[in-house]
Amino acid sequence: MTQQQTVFVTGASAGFGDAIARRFVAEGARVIAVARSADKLEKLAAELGDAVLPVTLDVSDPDAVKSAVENLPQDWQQVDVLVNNAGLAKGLEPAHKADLADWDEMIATNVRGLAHVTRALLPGMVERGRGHVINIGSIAGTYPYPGGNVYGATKAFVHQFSLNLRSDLHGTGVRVTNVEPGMVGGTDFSKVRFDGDQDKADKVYQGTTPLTADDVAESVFWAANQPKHVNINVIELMPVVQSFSALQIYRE
Ligand code: 8X3
Repeated sequence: MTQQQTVFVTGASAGFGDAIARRFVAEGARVIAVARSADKLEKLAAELGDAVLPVTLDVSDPDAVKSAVENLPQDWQQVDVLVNNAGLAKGLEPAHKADLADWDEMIATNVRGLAHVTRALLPGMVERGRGHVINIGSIAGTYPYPGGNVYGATKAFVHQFSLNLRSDLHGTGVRVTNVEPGMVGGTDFSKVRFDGDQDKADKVYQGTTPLTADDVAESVFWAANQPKHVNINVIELMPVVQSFSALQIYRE
C-alpha cells in the first residue's frame, strides 16, 4: 500500500466484514465499519482504535444510506475502497414453500442495499479518478442448487451488476471486483439462514474443512492491492471439499 487507504466495509460487525476490516487495518488502512449493531461495532472500534470509524446503518434503508454517506466526517469522505459485504441468506425451502418475508429481506439487503451504497459512494470516486468497488457475491449466483432460489438470484444480480459497473466506469479509473466464495465456516451465515437453529447450521460444515472468513478477506485485500492498472473482475473460491455435481434427473 503506497498511501493510507480509506476502506468502507458494510456488514463489518461479524463474519467476512469483521475479517475484512481487520485485514485492512493490519496493513495500515483505516476502515469505515458499517453495521446495524452499534454495540458490536463499538467493540471492533475499541479493539482497533482510531483506524476504525464505526457507522451504525441498515443498508436496506435507502434514506439512511444517503444520509450516512453525506454525513461522513470531512476527513473520512474520500473512500478508496468500498467493500459491499452486507448480505444474508434466509431459508432453504423450495420456492413454492418459501417465506415471502425472507425473500423480501434478502432482496432489500443483497440487492437494493448494495446498489444504494454503491450509488452513494461512486460519484466521489469518479470525481477523484480513483476508487474500487469490491462486491461480495457467491458461487450461488452462478451455480443453482435446491433452495437457493432468491438467495442465488440476488448473488446473480451482484455478479452482473459488478460487470455492468465496469462498463459504466470505463475510463474513470475506478475498479470493480466481485468476490464469489463457496462454503465458508465459522460465521453466522448458516445460523441466519436457518433462523437461529445452531444444530442445523453446524451440520452444514460437519466433517468438512470449509473456507474461513480470513480466506475471503485475503481475496478482497489482494484484489484491492494490485497495481493500479490491474482490475480483477471476478474471484471465485471454494474449499477443496466442495465441487460440482451432476444435474438432477427426476425419474417417473
Ligand atoms: C454462500 C455459499 O455454497 O452456501 O454464499 O451457497 S453457499
